[in-house]
Amino acid sequence: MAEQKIELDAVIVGAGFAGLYALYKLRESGLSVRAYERGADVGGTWYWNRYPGARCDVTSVQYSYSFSPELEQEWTWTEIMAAQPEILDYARYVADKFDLRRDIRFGTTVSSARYDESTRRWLIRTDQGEVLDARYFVMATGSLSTPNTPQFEGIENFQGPVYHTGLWPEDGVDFSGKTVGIIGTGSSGTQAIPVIAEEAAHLTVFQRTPNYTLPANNRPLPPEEMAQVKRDYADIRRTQQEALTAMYGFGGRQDAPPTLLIKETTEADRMRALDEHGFFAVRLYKDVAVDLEANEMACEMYREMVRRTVADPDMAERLLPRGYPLGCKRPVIDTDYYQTFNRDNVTLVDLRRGGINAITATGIDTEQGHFEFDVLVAATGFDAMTGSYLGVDIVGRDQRSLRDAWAEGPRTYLGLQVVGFPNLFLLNAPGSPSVLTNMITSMEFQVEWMAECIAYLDQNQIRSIEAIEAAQEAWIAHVNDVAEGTMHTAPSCNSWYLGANIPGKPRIFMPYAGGYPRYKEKCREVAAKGYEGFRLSA
Ligand code: NA7
Repeated sequence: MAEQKIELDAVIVGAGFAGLYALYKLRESGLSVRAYERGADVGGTWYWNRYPGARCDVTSVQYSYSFSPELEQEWTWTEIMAAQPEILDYARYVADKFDLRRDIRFGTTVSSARYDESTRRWLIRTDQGEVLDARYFVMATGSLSTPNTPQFEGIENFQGPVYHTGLWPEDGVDFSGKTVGIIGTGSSGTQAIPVIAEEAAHLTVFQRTPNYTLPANNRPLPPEEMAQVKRDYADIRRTQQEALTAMYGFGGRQDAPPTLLIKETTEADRMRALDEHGFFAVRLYKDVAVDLEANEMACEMYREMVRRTVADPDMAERLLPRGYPLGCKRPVIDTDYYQTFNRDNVTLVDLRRGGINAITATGIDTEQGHFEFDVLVAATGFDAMTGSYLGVDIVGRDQRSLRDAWAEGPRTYLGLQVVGFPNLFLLNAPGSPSVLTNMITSMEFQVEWMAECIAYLDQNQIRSIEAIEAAQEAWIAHVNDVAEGTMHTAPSCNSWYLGANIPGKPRIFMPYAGGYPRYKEKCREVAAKGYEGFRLSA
């Protein structure tokens, strides 16, 4: 029996913020489109990451869609940086307002996609047995959506529940009266630790690499301030469009750009700066971002501030980040992180003093002894930036798989397309500004660029678009050039930007560090030149 195929103009994978906007935009262009989402609802990252304390690290007024002034006027944020439930509500509101759900299939995983050179269309299969035949295939699967749980020896022996922060149960977890162990002190761990410590009987934190984290300065957003925001939205969006990171400020602060040189300060100057600005003193100096010696001076200020915050000197010592620069990893912002280590129901295991041997039935065995607890939380991060793309078995021209094409690391042209994969569009992928910027704003630009590109192809009876090898090579070289000399690629830096958190993953700096305005300019120039660097076939 012939397979029942559903013919569509475009198939989108993912109904997070990128998938929702891609669906809206392509539908608006008159295309028949469907989005597939493995979760039971919209929201993507904000659907899965329900761990206690989960919160955006960009102000909500900026971390929100800008395409609809009506939406901006209707939606009211209640905090400077919204917590996960409010962001998820916002995604749901957007889906309902624009009637997006009717074109989304929930609880469905796209398992494979094959490019058919004879028809120049994609044949896409889902785990529910659907077969889709589409001209365009859009991967809106997110940068941090493939959770990573390291293969700890003995993990299967643990008798209690194990939760990954990125796969948190919908009904939440009740920690009251429980003893809890948590592995990981990245953004997720740093947000979850203070909240779990408040609720649990006892919390043991297993820390491999202490992070640099700055206070979030979150607070409620009073109605009068939100009303002013609504009047100012046009200006706010204009400022974002001009900003290197598609946003201004850092967390809840709006400091002026740094002007001082730390290397010209005295010890007394630096101590006074700490008195006045606390942890944010490290952001006063412009040489910290470009000079490793200057950076280490700022790191030492940071450590001094930890010592001032944590009462027990040995506890403070164990919390101090060392051996890699500030600005190497994605900035972490926190609410009362260091203060949490002054509580008497919190134990810190600094794995630098002796690592994990195995997980046992009742806890974790380390070289420093055995630690017992009832519940284990893995705040161990993600197979970032490539995991979600490679999770789908994508096969392009000449039977070549994306897994094969990216075996030595991800390769894209403008972060939007890959040589050998015609009519496949990637959103927020390696080679795009994505995680170095406000994801929603830079994704909106990509979606609009893609929609314009597809309209151009249709108007000109072009049936396929594919990146050209030389253009892709030149883009990769440029992506590498702009990352060089930044703290992100310092030899002592290991981060998920570099794939360093996943054993065996090629060490490549994946996002585009040249800034959002420069990226837009390049993409617009490519389009204006008739999609320069792409092969268009009628
Ligand atoms: P991250 O930032 O990758 O943090 C993961 C944490 O888990 C980090 O502290 C890791 O230590 C730790 N980890 C990972 N594997 C192990 C093993 N095997 N043993 C001990 N500790 C381990 O993920 P997050 O979820 O916190 O944040 C991801 C992004 O989400 C974040 O940047 C924001 O953009 C939002 P390591 O540093 O590797 O030594």
